Amino acid sequence: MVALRFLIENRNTVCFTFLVALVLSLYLLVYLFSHTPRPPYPEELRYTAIDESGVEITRALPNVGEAQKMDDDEEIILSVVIPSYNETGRILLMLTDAINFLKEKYGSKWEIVIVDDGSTDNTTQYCLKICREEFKLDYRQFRIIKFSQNRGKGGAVRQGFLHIRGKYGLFADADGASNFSDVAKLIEAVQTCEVSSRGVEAVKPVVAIGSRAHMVNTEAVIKRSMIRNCLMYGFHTLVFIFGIRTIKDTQCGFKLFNKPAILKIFPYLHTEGWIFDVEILILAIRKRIQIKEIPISWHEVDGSKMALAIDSIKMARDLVIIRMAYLLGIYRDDRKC
Ligand SMILES: Nc1nc2c(ncn2[C@@H]2O[C@H](COP(=O)(O)OP(=O)(O)OP(=O)(O)O)[C@@H](O)[C@H]2O)c(=O)[nH]1
Ligand SMILES: [Mg+2]
Repeated sequence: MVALRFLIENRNTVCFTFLVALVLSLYLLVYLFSHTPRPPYPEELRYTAIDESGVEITRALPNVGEAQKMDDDEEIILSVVIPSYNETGRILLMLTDAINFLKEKYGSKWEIVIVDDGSTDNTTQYCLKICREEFKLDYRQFRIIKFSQNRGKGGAVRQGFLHIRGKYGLFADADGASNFSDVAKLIEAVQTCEVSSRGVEAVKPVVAIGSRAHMVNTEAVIKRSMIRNCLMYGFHTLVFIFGIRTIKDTQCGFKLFNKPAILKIFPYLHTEGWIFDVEILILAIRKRIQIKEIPISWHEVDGSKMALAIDSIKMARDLVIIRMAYLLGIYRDDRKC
């Protein structure tokens, strides 16, 4: 009775205290679940490749801001980052498709950077072997960064993008679910938007993302399991609620960035798990970077690394955390992480 009277008499103070406690608990909760990429181990700042005489070498990685050119002064137009986790079974087809296209289109002005994310199936050794025997490529075109511990797809893509040399950077899944030649469409889309009225010195940052939104009612999606499609719709709804309203397909593993966009996005990326695509888009939107969504071809490939139930829960949680962390100032888009 006394307590009730106290509450009624001091209701303004009580409400205020309750509100402060709520905000503090929310802040604490988001802070606890928020993410900072772990600093790379020294060996993760080196790449492994094959030299001109076929010998395996390890060298320091260049940094994206510094390295504009190849060692022999030839400019790299396109760098392709392939996050790879236990991909010995799938990567050969993808690489064959990519390398054939790159050779024909860009001669030698391209590079592939595979980021082996702590695989346990010898992905690195397998890739070095096919690089030497099948593709006959040396360190100028083909590099591997090997993580000693798994970080997640976002961590792998981030590390790759911080050390590429190309004018444009693409990340592409190792399963070859997209047609690699569609990269030409993405580059064209970026090139039409990046020209600044202030001349070549001031190229505008632009991102072009592959999109499967046009395929929602096609065989490729319908053939997927019902649970998978339900989770997909649930995820789209959550992405919509939590702020990305203009992009239909946030998750496609085929995204292209020009160098100014790479420098404005990747050093600031916190998320190392599957949901990193959404943080990339949030950063691009916050920094007013133009995003072009381009329909691409795509087909289902067996051997997905996603654990449907557990990864979906983690993605939903991380999506909420990213949004709240930016809202509460725990993540900042002007502070490199
Ligand atoms: N770096 C890293 N990459 C991963 C990890 N798991 C998967 N990948 C890579 O992420 C890419 C996409 O993985 P998939 O298993 O095809 O998953 P997905 O394309 O999102 O989903 P599906 O539509 O089921 O294929 C591949 O290149 C994988 O090797 C991981 O833990 N770390
Ligand atoms: Mg896939």
